[in-house]
Amino acid sequence: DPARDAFRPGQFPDGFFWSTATASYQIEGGWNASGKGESIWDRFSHTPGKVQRGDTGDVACDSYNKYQEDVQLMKNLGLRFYRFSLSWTRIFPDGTVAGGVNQDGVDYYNNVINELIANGITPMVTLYHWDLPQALQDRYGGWVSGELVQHFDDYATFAFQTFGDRVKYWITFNEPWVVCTAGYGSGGHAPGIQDSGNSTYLCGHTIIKSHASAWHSYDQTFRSVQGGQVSITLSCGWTEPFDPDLPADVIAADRDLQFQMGWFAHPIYTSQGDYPPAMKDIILQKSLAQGFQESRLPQFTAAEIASISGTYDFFGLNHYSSGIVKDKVSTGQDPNFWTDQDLESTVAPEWPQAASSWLYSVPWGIRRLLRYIKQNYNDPEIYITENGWSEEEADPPILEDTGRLCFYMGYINEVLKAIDLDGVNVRAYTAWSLMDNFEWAEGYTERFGLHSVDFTDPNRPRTPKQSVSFYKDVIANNGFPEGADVTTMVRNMW
Ligand code: GBH
Repeated sequence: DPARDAFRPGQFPDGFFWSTATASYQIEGGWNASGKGESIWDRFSHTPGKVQRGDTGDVACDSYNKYQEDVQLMKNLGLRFYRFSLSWTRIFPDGTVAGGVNQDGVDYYNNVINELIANGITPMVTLYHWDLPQALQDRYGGWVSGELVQHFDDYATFAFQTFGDRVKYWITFNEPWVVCTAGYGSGGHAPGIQDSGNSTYLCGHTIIKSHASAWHSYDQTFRSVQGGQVSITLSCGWTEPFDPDLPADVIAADRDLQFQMGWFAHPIYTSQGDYPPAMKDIILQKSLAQGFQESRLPQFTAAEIASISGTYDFFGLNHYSSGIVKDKVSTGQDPNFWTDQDLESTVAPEWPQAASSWLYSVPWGIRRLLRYIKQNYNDPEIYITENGWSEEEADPPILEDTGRLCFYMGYINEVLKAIDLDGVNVRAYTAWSLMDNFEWAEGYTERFGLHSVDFTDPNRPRTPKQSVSFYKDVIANNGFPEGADVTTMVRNMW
């Protein structure tokens, strides 16, 4: 068998997808260029006090003008895939088809897609990476309203119709957990709603239905002609129990995964469908104890459960960090997504920390999470759609990004173990991000890029960091160079 003969340790399966990712609001700029409508992130970043230092995405990396240069960065890396998102309001300024399409926005994405394909790079397109049309927020209250299901489906259908002859990989939503806990819970992200015990769950409910509706539109109308795939991307950190011998902690660690990932994965990826039993039970119990007549977690009808279950073609996973949890019963009377979970989180003192407060390097966490997904969600094809590391903004910028290089080396090595030793069906790995960009409420103070971007220069020049040559080597070798002892390399570098 020639394929078997060609195999050597350290290599990924043939045809493995190596990619990098970005998102519209984080890189494009051109926030009000040629007919683009206002999004909730335009409004939020223009509101004093919401984003560090008052940073905005008004110009960001200026990819609205510099996309051709971006594609050359990818080409230099040897990338065959690129994940980016569409700005809904660049296409439909008020979020609705009735409000009219902005042809300039359509032209822009046609240009980006065509430029990628001309350079041998396969586009993977996210429809919603957090920049909701402000008009839909104003009119309906945003994702808490079921009215958004049809509007999202209309937008998705237009995108399939317009770009689907060339785009074969679609992601409906990026990280609904973040959208609903930060956008409609803590208020730390746009639209800044603080209502953690109720709106957070309503938001999740609408997003799950919107995802399923768009998946069915593709399945019924476009799949047979276009032959592409549609799924969702969920974020999840790995969680270990504080005391592995204490059943309550072991159950608490699983509950943490249910609240992060099962919330969305159970309805979509299991055959029984619906929210995870652990989540339904605990929220009902808390809600009744707080004097509510019914659970604050909304209910799906039996028909909805059936039509949501199975609406996927792969499992999109964003993974960064890990945590350790203890069982901790809360008797708080305030409805709250966090106290609903009855846990207390911590980290191990030896885990290296990034510039982002929530981000620690725990390479083995990705292997355990991948195995968990295989076991709990029907052994899906998993596309890792984000994984990455931040350093702080500095003058001069940090180009010797040893921390990122180590992070990638360690995590990629553990992904390989998941494939070779645990039989997990991982098909893609995506580095976040191609370049430094607008890091949401942190503005430009945290840097996730393989390339550094100078945001003080109107030309927004991009400069490769050291990790570019590392990632380029991995891509060229479809894994690690022959004879590389990654475990020792990682240990020596930290
Ligand atoms: C991704 O989300 C985003 O998709 C991307 O746009 C972003 O730039 C990138 O990561 C880097 O942040 O408050 O301690 O509970 C990040 C995943 C998961 C990060 C949840 C923050 C909250 C941790 N996020 N997490 S905590």
